Amino acid sequence: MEAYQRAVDFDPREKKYILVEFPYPSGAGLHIGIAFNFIGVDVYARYQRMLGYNVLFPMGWDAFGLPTENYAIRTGRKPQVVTRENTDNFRRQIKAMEMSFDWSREIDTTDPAYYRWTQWIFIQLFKHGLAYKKEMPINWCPKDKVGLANEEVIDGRCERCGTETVRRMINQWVVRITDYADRLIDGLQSTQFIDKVRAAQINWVGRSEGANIRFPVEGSEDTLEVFTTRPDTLWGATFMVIAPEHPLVERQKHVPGVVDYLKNTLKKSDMERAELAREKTGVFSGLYARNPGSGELIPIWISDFVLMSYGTGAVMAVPAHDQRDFDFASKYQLPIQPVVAVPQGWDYDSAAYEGLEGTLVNSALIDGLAVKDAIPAVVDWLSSHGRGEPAVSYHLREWIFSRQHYWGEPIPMVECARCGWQPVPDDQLPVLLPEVERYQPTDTGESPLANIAEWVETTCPICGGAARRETDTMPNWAGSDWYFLRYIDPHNDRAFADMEKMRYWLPVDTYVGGDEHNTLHLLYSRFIYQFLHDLGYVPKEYPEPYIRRFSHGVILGEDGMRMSKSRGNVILPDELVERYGADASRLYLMFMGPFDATLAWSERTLMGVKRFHDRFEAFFKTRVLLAPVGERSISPVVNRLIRQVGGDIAAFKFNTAVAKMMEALNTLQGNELPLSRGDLRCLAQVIAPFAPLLAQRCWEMLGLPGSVHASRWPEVDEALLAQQSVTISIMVNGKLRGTLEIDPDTPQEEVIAQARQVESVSRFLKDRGEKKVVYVPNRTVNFVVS
Ligand code: ANZ
Ligand code: ZN
Repeated sequence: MEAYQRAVDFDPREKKYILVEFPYPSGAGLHIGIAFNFIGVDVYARYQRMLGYNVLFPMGWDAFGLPTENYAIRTGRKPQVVTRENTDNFRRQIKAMEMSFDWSREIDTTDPAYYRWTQWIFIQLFKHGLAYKKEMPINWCPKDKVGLANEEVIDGRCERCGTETVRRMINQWVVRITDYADRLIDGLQSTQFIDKVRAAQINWVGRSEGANIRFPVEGSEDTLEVFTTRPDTLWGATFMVIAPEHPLVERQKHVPGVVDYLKNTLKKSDMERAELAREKTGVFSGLYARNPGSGELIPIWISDFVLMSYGTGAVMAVPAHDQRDFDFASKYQLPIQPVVAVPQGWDYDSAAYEGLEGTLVNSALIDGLAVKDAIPAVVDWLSSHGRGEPAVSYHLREWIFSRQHYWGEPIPMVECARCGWQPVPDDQLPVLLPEVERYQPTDTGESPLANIAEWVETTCPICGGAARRETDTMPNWAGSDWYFLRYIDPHNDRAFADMEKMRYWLPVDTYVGGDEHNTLHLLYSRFIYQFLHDLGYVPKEYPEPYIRRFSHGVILGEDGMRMSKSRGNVILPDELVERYGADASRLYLMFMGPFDATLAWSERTLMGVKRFHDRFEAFFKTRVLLAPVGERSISPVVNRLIRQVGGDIAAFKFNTAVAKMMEALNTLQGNELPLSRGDLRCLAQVIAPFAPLLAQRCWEMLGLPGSVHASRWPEVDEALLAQQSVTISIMVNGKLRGTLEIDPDTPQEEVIAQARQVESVSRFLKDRGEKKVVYVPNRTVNFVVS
């Protein structure tokens, strides 16, 4: 590792913490898509170092998980050994692509010195009432007799044997992330996530405002409470629907059809049940309720489109204005009563009318009100009659934290008959994952750890009596939800990280990863951070862990399809580097297209980029041989390039940066323009983040000492660029109204924006409709107005 790669704690330079999601070290080796992602962030990190920042750019392994476990099951090899081989291979591949990670901070989630703290964090959750045991469903394969992770269930069937899975209730650890629902939304304000990421977080939490309304159940003392976001539609509620798991159902099993219906529905997952397009099914419960608005008696149905896990597990059905209720009413011929004025010509053939912008009708005291005013009016009225109140529901669910698998962190808890569940004392952490003979879950659904009596049987930390260890392990998310904290202080054995070091390095300035992690991983890690923040274990002054978040694109095969072995379109980083070298490979990957786009491999473009790489070096050699003089840069082409490439890297526009280097090389070569030693030095520096080895060779050709990567990014010579600037004539309807000095090749939008601001011009644009703008590059802007 080169010295410049090392991040220096407490260094007086300003810090930049640049984080890229750590990979799962699979047996297949580094995927070219991950390499693409890492290289982009590496270019950015290298640039930030050259700007003079003290950059923390670390790497590690998210190495617990199913693929390794399944491999162990198939081959009888130890997951520990397989993981070691895989991480060694990944590290070698990453180094071969010249990525400038600080390897002194490498972490591995399966290292006991690491997962000791993953366990410690779980214990804090337990101690603060956020982790507890609860009956929760798992996916169960009746043939293999194993619990399956969600990702092992494909279209409702076991991935291994194809048998239809069922849901089975077992006692599992769950974490009350729901306590942080509002914080997870509100906290976004202090971040600068791009809109797509912000929306992913907000939607996942799914905060809904509305009201709870109580309906008296006819012939009993019971009330049926519903959650609704449309209390204004109360008068249109013509029936009610309760979830099959609703407590009222238990007493109605004598009603014809109820028991049969329950049998059919209970194995479906919530996700399937919530699907909008799915055919609705249901059964009448035998009960009626009184609508507190209209006073009418309405039937209570049972249907699995209502989830027990949301709101109150019951809805007031308003078929005129809700599509699911409409589908249900159509099927079972239940009445449809519009209560928001329906537009002319709307007929209730196939669709409900949402009517959020409408006016209430047939609704007694709220008739004539707009929906937005009717909502608070009804809620006030209900509150004053003790029939309801404002309520908020969240789609966010509790986080199921138990896995019945081997290759994960043991959950550090023991159960004592007398003292209940107790955490393993801190000084006994980590609870090491013991070696087992076989890695498959037991046929009771417990993890294979349950078979090791001498491990399971232990003593209670409180009373010293006999106790049993928890045999479930943690989900994959557990090791990755706090890893960015460990990089700050990876060898600390007294705390997960030193507070002063965290104060120096946090928050993460830029976090880059996959789209698929914009929801859960990001949410879990923000939650754990906020939780540690509440406990005072992370710096008070930083309420959120990440400032910016970007996601990278996807690389497809040459045929435009997802890379896969069976299609034979897989590109292996090893072969790429072997054929073209690390630098040309990097340049090509960055040139392929926008960093967040979906990009198809192109061997032709790759060859073109390789030629550029070789031409650059040849050009450099020739010019060095001409013995240029002067340490100052004198070339406007070079100066413009410094500005453009720097700006592009800062904006993650790596493809246009490479394109500009290509253009600049063409210009310099074509015009035989004079270059100083200073110009050549700048050229080496500008290409350095992309092609580190080539840049260093150029640096050495110039006889410069040390590493180009430790040098400072060159300053732009503004005076030189000003000499080169061009004057643009600004016209309004063809009449000259002003002029503007610009850098040649300033982007069109920028020129037009600046031209609009010129005072002598803006007078003529004010209050006049702009019809079009014509731009002749580097010459004129003409505004056509009415
Ligand atoms: C009456 C109504 C009338 C509704 C209307 C909507 C439109 P979000 O936005 O997702 O929060 N709902 C409530 N609890 C439910 C459950 N456990 N399972 C399935 N659906 C449930 O959705 C809130 C709406 O979803 C609620 O408002 C309720 O239907 C339904 F014109 O109540 B509404
Ligand atoms: Zn005890």
